[in-house]
Amino acid sequence: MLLQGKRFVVTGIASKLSIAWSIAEALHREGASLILTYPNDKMKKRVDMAAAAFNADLVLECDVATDESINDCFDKVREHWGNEKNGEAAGIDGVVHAIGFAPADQLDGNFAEVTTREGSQIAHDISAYSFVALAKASRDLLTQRQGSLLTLTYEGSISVLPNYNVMGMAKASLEASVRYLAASMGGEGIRVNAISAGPIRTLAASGIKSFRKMLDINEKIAPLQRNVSQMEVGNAALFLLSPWASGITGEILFVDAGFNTVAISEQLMQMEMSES
Ligand code: NAD
Ligand code: 0WE
Repeated sequence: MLLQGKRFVVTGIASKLSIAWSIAEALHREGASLILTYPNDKMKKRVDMAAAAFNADLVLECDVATDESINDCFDKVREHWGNEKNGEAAGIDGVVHAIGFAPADQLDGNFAEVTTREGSQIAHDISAYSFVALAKASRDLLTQRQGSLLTLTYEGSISVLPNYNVMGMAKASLEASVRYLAASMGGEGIRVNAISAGPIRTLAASGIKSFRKMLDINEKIAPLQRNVSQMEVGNAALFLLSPWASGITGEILFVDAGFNTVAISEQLMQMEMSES
């Protein structure tokens, strides 16, 4: 077991389909101890289910919209894991940030028409700044074990994808924060990385009208000619959070069946030629 005796805080579990569910599953499979977080009472039950499945030590409230909630949460993590106990070193080995949100009206329609100042502020606050906030709140605990931070991003930060809109801006900001945090915290031995996942049907995706079409087109462009699963992201996360990735920081690792490497696929070319 790769992560026996290691300790992780995992945010972003909303259902069994969540990418964070599969990351927690992979960490648990490799022997890690977990603390799971939820944003509000409505989501607590769902995270309790994950806690039972993965034998989590604690389930804590952490709404990344406020510093108070984040700090209360990490104060409790510190109470649990902040001191040496039975010969186990103090601190944590990693924090997983699997959180993204923009108001639904921002993700439906022409970018310059639907994007608002308020929608943009919410998207950036919840989807990008929150990663920096988690890094600040967990820094001392991560330092104690030379732990790492991991977040989830999407290709919409680099190239235009219909309706991703202001989330593309927020993910570009999030990816820049990965590099600045890596530089800022590298002196303490803390690593900071992101996984850029291909589209996956989760709760966050279920609100998107043309999501089915997105999945279909992805298959026609990606070199592997298929979409990726939550488990494939979970396994890549496990690697980045493990000692095997000790030389990797400030990195964006694509887990997208190769989609980002292709502009026009042979398959799209064939389809276009059979039409004319
Ligand atoms: P999901 O709906 O399962 O997870 C999103 C999570 O964000 C939920 O658990 C929700 O509770 C949490 N969240 C929202 N507001 C919050 C707040 N204020 N405080 C704390 N938590 C809050 O969907 P997912 O697809 O698993 O998303 C996880 C991450 O993966 C997101 O950052 C998303 O952008 C990213 N991602 C998703 C895909 C995809 O296609 N599903 C692709 C690439 C990247
Ligand atoms: O990052 C995401 C999900 C982003 C997201 C989704 C929602 C839906 C419900 C953020 N906020 C909300 N707010 C809601 O009210 N993904 C990478 C998945 C995703 O979302 C898309 C995609 C893909 C892929 C939106 C438009 C186009 C493609």
